[in-house]
Amino acid sequence: MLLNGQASDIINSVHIKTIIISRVLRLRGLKGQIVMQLSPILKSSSVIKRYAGNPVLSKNDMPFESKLVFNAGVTKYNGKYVMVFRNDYGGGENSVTKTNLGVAFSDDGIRWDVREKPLVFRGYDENEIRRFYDPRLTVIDGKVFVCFAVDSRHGVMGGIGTTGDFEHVDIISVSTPDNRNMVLFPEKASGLYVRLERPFPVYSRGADRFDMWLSKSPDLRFWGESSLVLAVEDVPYANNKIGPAAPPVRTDKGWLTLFHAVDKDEGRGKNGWEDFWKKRYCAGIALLDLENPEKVIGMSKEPLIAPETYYESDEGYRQNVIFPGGMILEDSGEVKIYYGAADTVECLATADVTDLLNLCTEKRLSPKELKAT
Ligand code: BMA
Repeated sequence: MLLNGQASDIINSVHIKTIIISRVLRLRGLKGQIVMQLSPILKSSSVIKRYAGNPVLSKNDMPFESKLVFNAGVTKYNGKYVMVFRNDYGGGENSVTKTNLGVAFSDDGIRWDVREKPLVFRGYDENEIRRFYDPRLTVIDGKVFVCFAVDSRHGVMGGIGTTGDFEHVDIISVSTPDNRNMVLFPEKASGLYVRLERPFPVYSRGADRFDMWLSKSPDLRFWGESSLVLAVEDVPYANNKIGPAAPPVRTDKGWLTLFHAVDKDEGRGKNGWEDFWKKRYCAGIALLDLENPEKVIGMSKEPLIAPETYYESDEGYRQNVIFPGGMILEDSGEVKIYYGAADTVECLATADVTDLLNLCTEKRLSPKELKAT
């Protein structure tokens, strides 16, 4: 939970739920097509630069069957950038029926070479588990860990595995349902592994209201000491759910942490392949305490990345989706942010680390102070 001076003004801020009205503006897109402008209008932070050659990876780069390439985890390992991405395929026109996870390597984090074969998971019951998806990568003490979501016959779960060769993933642990979006911190805190996660409480929160939690483990198998980190009502541009995105990055000021934040509007109709898609996913950014990562030091009240370009909001399977899964801090201070766009392609945006920290820590006026100015 938010524990510093920012807490009250974030929690007291006018929540998006109260300002969403069922309205969709129709505008002409770049290619002359009609595009939907969602209300309320959300814009990306001015500190964000999208890579001009986006997407960095799509179905066109695949050596195997592919329709949608997105929601990748990215890390640096043995001098290379490594990406594990979700690849959806199969089905007829505008549908997919299968998922596997592909692997790509890069020297610059921009141009990627895709491995011929997708990852093979080991150590699970094939009758129970239907697919693995939305991978995240964290290197801890030189070892690569893969977090992933699991669809099983008995619910959605989150898991952790390890890989040495990027050909196989050996599963270490899988949660109980319903949990997902797990990401591992690259270092232990007080001798324990730490992960962010997003359980789905079905009872007691009313409609879908899903928050970001943190758990600790001595061995990556047994998880406990769980605590709430950030609740959906703490995020002014979310009214539905939030969840962890990329594994946090250490800075002098704290753990720089991306999350996804969802607003939903029943007035939204068709945008994408499905008859109805009522949600919009933005990327948000927060700073967590280095010693006690369950403590939020600060959080930007605006989205870091909101869907705006044609590949984020006018095309693809589920439009208006920004789903980050990788964040890399370069020695130059540049931060590379990798995100799935519209559940269809994988994209890159960059920002300066100082700008991102300022977004999370700048002094904000409380509603009372604002009135007085
Ligand atoms: C979430 C997950 C993600 C997906 C997102 C937007 O619930 O299924 O894989 O990117 O929805 O569709």
